[in-house]
Amino acid sequence: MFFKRRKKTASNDSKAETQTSVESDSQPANAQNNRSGSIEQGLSKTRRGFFTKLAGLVNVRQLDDDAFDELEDTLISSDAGVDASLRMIENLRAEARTKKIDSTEELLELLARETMKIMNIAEQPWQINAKPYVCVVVGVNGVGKTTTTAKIAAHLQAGGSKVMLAAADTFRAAAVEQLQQWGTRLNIPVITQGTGSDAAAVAHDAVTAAKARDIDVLLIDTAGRLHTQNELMEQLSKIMRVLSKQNENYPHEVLQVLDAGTGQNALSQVEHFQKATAVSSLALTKLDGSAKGGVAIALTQKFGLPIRFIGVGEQINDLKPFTTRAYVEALFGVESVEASSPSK
Ligand SMILES: Nc1nc2c(ncn2[C@@H]2O[C@H](COP(=O)(O)OP(=O)(O)OP(=O)(O)O)[C@@H](O)[C@H]2O)c(=O)[nH]1
Ligand SMILES: [Mg+2]
Repeated sequence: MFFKRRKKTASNDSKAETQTSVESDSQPANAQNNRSGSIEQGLSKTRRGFFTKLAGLVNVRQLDDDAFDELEDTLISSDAGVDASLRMIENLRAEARTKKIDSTEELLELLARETMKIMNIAEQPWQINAKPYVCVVVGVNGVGKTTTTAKIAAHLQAGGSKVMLAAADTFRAAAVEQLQQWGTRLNIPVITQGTGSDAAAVAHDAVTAAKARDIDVLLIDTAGRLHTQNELMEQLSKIMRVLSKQNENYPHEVLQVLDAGTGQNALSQVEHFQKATAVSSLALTKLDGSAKGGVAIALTQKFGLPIRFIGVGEQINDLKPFTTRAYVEALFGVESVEASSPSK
């Protein structure tokens, strides 16, 4: 596969660009037409930042050593991370030795291809191959856990799954209510206990209820916590212990939600949570309000975890299954072309 720059200019991010299909085939029908919350749109701030910096770089002069250094800085400052940026630039330098790169278009196409190489691993099919399939949603405060849990529930429900929610954020009454409201709106059962009750007990009871009610997927929302809050991190480990006592395969998924706006901070958040629990996948939220969408590259280079979803708005349909191709296309404003000759 290789990439072609879209005909529209970078500064014109709206209509024509969003017409390129970026939706995953697995997208629920009711989310298909939500253009305002597309991956394209969600990454528009990141893309604009990127372009502004790149445009001045290549058009004016040849890609010499200084320009490559600048390009490296640009990638790093776009939150792609040091390791991924160095890797990409190294490959581009090698390419430039044999081939003249003399337009922004060409550079973007090549960068898109390099990004694709790194990001391929982030797209993995979410195999919901157990019943009930138990997924615990974790993350620091305010990243979008509860909203994302509800959005995922709606997505799975639209795909025909029987879903149940568990409110294991037992610290705040408002947190339980927030999930209950989503449950009512989506007509999905929500397992709760009183505020202050044991989060692990909620998770335990939810599994029992899910089994009794023939539920396909149980999504357990948890409280936001920082790695410095030892007691809360221990509580998370306890939830996992209690679940795995019920069945050694529980939880099947520990999905960490990250706010894209935190940029490189997201990397240390994953590191900290991995110490308390086996994070198995990621969801990246609030891309719509952030110019730091490049952080997905840094995350993938460092952890190689699947990115299940990206959040591109506050509405229930503003959650998109992650596909590497759509991400790369949206980030660079390119479109992919299946090549008959193999690309590197
Ligand atoms: N723009 C935008 N807002 C989002 C997105 N995802 C979540 N939000 C908003 O972020 C705010 C916090 O979301 P919550 O789901 O309550 O976050 P949380 O991680 O559960 O928060 P705590 O439980 O307090 O730790 C809400 O106002 C959401 O509507 C997104 O993808 N885009
Ligand atoms: Mg919450």
